[in-house]
Amino acid sequence: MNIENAIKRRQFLKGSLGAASLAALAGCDNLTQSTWFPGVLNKAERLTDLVQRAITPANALAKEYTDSDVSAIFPSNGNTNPGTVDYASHVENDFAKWQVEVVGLIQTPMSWSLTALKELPSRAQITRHDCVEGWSAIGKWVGVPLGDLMRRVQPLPNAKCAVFHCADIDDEGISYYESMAIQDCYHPQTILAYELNGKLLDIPHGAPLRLRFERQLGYKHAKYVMRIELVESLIGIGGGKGGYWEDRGYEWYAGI
Ligand SMILES: Nc1nc2c(c(=O)[nH]1)N[C@H]1C(S)=C(S)[C@@H](COP(=O)(O)O)O[C@H]1N2
Ligand SMILES: [Mo]
Repeated sequence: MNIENAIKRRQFLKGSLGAASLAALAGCDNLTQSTWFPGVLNKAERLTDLVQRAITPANALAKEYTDSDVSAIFPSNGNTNPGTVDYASHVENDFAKWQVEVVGLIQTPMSWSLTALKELPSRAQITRHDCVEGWSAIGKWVGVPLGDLMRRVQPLPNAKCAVFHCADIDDEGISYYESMAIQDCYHPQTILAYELNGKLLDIPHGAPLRLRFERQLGYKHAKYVMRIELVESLIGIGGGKGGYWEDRGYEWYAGI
């Protein structure tokens, strides 16, 4: 589905169900254990999410393309270099000391260097990235399925969401972050990618590690991922709505 259709469908879904988007957000914490459903949305958005998940079931795969479909140019968007002193020193080091840590509501806190991540089984996928700013591009990503990392750290039963903390900050010093429901961490196309189009990720595209969360809009695909935190509720993290752009009004469940 192209971006216009995705937006139209989202408008349709919103229109047909009514978006009480000003309602207070409940956070991840009001879920019962048995439900797969992310609790961060308000009621109308929950309905939208339910309908969207009904149209495209949660485990359905995003369309995958072939090598010949790969876009000649994959634009980069948002922050294209974290520009901090800390990040600059990682760049100088070829990211040899970069670690991605998994913390929070898990049995075994763990962290991986890039070398360690690259030794794990990888997955390659050629998918289309759709940015709400009106562009799309097809790229070939290689990375580690996030589900494999989850199986190693063993989320506790009260872990409802995974929060991705990034290395970049905006002009006001606010950090970029994103989040997803725990069950989406296990989607086979949810990967921590370190390669784009046969090369190590470059800085504009999120070096050394970025999330690919296929079937979701571009802003959900966090770049420069440093830390993954498993939480019960998104309240108290950033502006409390589950992501940098969500805190500025974008939907948390940006399914396409
Ligand atoms: N850390 C971080 N991740 C981010 C962003 C950002 O500014 N910072 N921008 C988002 C947006 S809006 C898009 S469309 C994609 C762009 O990814 P690309 O630069 O590889 O094209 O990254 C997303 N992830
Ligand atoms: Mo975007």
